[in-house]
Formats: sequence, structure tokens, C-alpha cells
Amino acid sequence: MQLRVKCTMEVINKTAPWAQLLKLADDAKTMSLRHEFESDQSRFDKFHVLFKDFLFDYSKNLINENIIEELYSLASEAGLKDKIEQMFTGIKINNTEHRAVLHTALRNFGTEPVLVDNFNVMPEIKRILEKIKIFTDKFHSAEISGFNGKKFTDIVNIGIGGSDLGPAMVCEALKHYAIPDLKVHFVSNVDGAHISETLKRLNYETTLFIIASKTFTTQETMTNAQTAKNWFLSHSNTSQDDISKHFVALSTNKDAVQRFGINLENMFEFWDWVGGRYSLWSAIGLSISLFIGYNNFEELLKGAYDADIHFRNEQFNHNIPVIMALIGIWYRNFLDIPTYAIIPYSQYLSKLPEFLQQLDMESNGKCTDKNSLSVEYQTGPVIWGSAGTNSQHSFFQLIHQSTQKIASDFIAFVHNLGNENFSDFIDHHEKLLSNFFAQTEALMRGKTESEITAELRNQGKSDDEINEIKYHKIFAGNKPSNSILIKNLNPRNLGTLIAFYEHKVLVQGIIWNVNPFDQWGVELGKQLAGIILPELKSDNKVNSHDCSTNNLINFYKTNKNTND
Ligand code: G6Q
Repeated sequence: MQLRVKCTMEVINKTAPWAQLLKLADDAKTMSLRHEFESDQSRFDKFHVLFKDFLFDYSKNLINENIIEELYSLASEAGLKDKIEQMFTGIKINNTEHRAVLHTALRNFGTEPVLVDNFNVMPEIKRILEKIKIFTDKFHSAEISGFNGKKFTDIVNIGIGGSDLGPAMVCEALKHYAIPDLKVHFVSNVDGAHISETLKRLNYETTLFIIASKTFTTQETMTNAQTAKNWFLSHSNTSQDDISKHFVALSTNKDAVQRFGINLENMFEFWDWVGGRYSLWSAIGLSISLFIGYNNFEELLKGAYDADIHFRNEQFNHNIPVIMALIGIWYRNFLDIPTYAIIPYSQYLSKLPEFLQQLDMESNGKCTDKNSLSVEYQTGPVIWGSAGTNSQHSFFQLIHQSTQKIASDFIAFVHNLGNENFSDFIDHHEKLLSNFFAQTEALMRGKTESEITAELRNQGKSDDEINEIKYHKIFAGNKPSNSILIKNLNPRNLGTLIAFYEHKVLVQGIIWNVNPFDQWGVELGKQLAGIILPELKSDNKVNSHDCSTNNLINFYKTNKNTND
């Protein structure tokens, strides 16, 4: 077994800022946000950042100037500035896989080269981007069409994890910008229900399948891709040659793409320094480009580039992703808040929480640091959430009145998308926004016993009636949140928003000294499934697992051929 070498230099919880923050946390546990706002009218001025179309308001957090200054010191102590630079300049910061991490190069509209092993990756990136542009334009003009010349009406992206969640989230978020009469579908689950329910609604003559897989070996994707190929061949009655008209591949693995039967001309390449959950900016974004047009796809990339410049150059105290990350660290490591909710007040962003769940939890859900030491502090939080106002009618009860403390990000847009001229929708939008503003205020202020008593008295309730109900109506308040208010939901601003979260995750990974760019924790289950699959297909009872797993498998085997 490899020896674990202690490297105290990089053990963040032994630093002076960490010790100081622990002391500050004792005071913060009794801090009242309501009181902080009442006693300091400049609190918003101190704790917000304006950036392009974004207002980032972090004043409703359990922080004060001392705390935030100490958090900046913690970031400096971790060498944050240099480590950010290492990512942008192609240093192999993914140390367990010996890879650079360069999703930022994919949206780099600057002129400087980006070197990996002394090789400038920018020309290849631009070549693939140009290929995406040409393909997209020909697709829309029907120069690229189905095997019998019919225009494509449907795109099916077959991929999973990072090859699914990003493009699926973006296509949902930007569907207002979609090319008319074009539908996009995302098939990820190996559960046959996913692909079969999708195929049922498709016409083989007018469907383009995009097989999105970095490795082109992922079980779920390859199973679904094979099923799609068989379906296409059996319906179209055409030759293998026509497959190239209906199947394209997004991958790093040329050999596997060819073996599958996809012509290399229809392969859009990317590279090992693009992590799956950071890949929507690469060829993995082809479905986005087809669905909303290349120019909009490029706008998305440019929005991310805006965020990259901001993140790379801005001082910590004006740097939105750095501040988001440090507040997250404050809650996770000093105030014992283990979960973080993402609540977009936008139906278009309904898939954002799920996307951010992967981005954050797969990146920083680690217990071993970059020096192979067990970490002695908490790392990645549980990320969850869903769109408002729906979530107000489900889990908000627990955020407001449970015994848990939960931190959250609230996201909304000033302008209503595309319905400006129809007053009914403006009314919808103002109702939506009134809830967005009200919830963070309610979470912060709460409602005291005396306020409730006065309210009930005004309603004419007797003392007995008041005493019976008042404790159930108390809101402790003091529930922290960030508000991210953005002028418009457009490709550029969405790109910026996503990149802010990517950088937030990086900053936290740097401070926790974990590698946010590997995901070994997904391996064990895959290996065991590989052992179990042949057991399911054989006639013999299994007895090689624990008694729970044996009995579950054997129950399946006993019953699989009967349906009574
Ligand atoms: C993301 C992960 C993971 C990956 C999928 C799909 O960061 O690496 O979610 O994207 O397992 O992998 P392939 O693209 O190789 O099929």
C-alpha cells in the first residue's frame, strides 16, 4: 500500500485564517440577519457585485466584514490566484489523471495561445468550432438531410452524465431561441423505457441521432446507440452506408466511433482535457448549436468567456465566483450547513439544479486530498433544488421552519422572455418576481412571536386561540441566501451564469485541496454491475455476494419469466 505522505503546507485547516474563522463562527452562530439589516443601512452596498447584466446580492448571508475579509485571507493562504492561473494556462491540475483542465480554452475568444505539453490547443478548438458551424448551417438549410433527402425534424442526443445534463439543461433553458419546427430529445438512461418512449414519437426518415460519449465505451450510451441504430436500419430498410446520414458522434475515441459504423467525417472531436461535466462548450454542445443555431451557441460561449475574464482578473472582493465559493466554504466548514439549494425563479431553468448537482457533487464529493491524505474537514455539500414558485409548494416548509439550516441561491431574470407584448404574461412575470423577492426576505427576517400575536389579535382571535396556534406560526428567520438577478435570459447571460458556477466549484476544490476533475467514486458500482450482468443471464442461482444482494438477485431470477 502506498504511504500517505503528510504535506502540512497544504493542509488548509491548520492555517491562521482557518483558526480565525472558527472563532468568528462562534459569534456568527448568534448573529441575527434581521438585526444586521436594521442596524446597517449600507449592508447591501457592502455586499453586492454588479457585473454586466448581473446583480449578485450576497448581503442576506450570515457574514460581516470581518468574516468576509478572513475568507479572502483563507483563499490567499490556499494560493488561489496562482492556482486559478494554473487552470487557464494548461497546467495538469487534474493530478490523478495527469490531465490539464481546459474547458475555458473552448470558449477562449482571446488571441493568446493555450499550451498543453508545449502544444497550442487553440487551432484545433477553432477547427472543430468551424466544423460545428458548417454542419449546423447545412443542417438548417437542409443541405444535410436524411437518407431520402427529407429535412430533419428531430435530433436525439444519446449520452449520459456530462454528455447529457449540460446540453439538456441548456436546450431547455434556451428553447425560446429554438429553430422553428425542430425538436430535440435527450436519451440517457439504460432503462429501455427512455429510448423506446422516445423512438415511438419519431420518424426514422427525419431523425438525426447524436451519439455523445467522450470515451465511446459507456454502457448506457452504447446500448442506447445500438438500439437506435437497429431501429433505424430495421425501419428504413437501407444499407449501413445510410447510417452516416443519420448518426454523428461526439467523442475523443476515433477507433470506437469507426467500429460503431460512423464515418469519421461525422465525428466531432474533443480532448481528454475536457471533463465530462465541463463539456457542454465542446463538441458535446452540438445539439445546442443545432437546436438554437450556431450564432446563439457562440453567444453562450462568449458569455462563459466574459465570466472567465472576470474570474481570472478581478480582485477577490469583486469576484462573483470567488465570493460564491467562499460563502459556501463558510457554511460548510464553519457553520455546519451541509446542504445547498438552488432555486431558479424561471421555468426555463428547471433543469439547472440537476446540472449543478452533478457539477458540484461529482467534482467536490471527495474525502482524499491532492496529497493522498484523508481530509479532516467537510468537502462538497449536497446540492439540490427546483424551480420556484413550484418549490414553494413543496419543500420550502422545511427551509423555513425545520430544525435544519439550509443555504440557497435564488436566481431570476428582470425581463420576461419573448412575451413582452402580451400583458397577461407580464402579470405572470411580476407575480413570479414578487415571490422571488418575498422568499429571500422571509427567509432572512422570519416572523417573531410578538409579530404573530399582534397579527392574530388584529384578526380578532382570543388569547386562548392565539396561544393554541402562535408557536406553529413562528419563523425563526436567519436563513441565508444569495440572490442572482439577471437582466435577460439569453445565451450570453446563461453562459456567464454556468461558468460562474464552474468557477465556484474550482475555488472550493482549491481551498479543500481536492481534485475537482476526477470521479473515481463512480467506478465501484460500474465494476460490480459488470460482474452481476452475466449472473442475471445465467440459469444458476447466485451465492457469491452478501446475503442481501444474493437474495435480491435470486428473487429477480425466480420471477423474471413469470408474471403472476
Ligand atoms: C462527468 C463524468 C460522467 C461522464 C459520463 C459519460 O464529468 O465523467 O458523468 O460524463 O459517465 O461519459 P462518456 O461521455 O465517456 O460516455
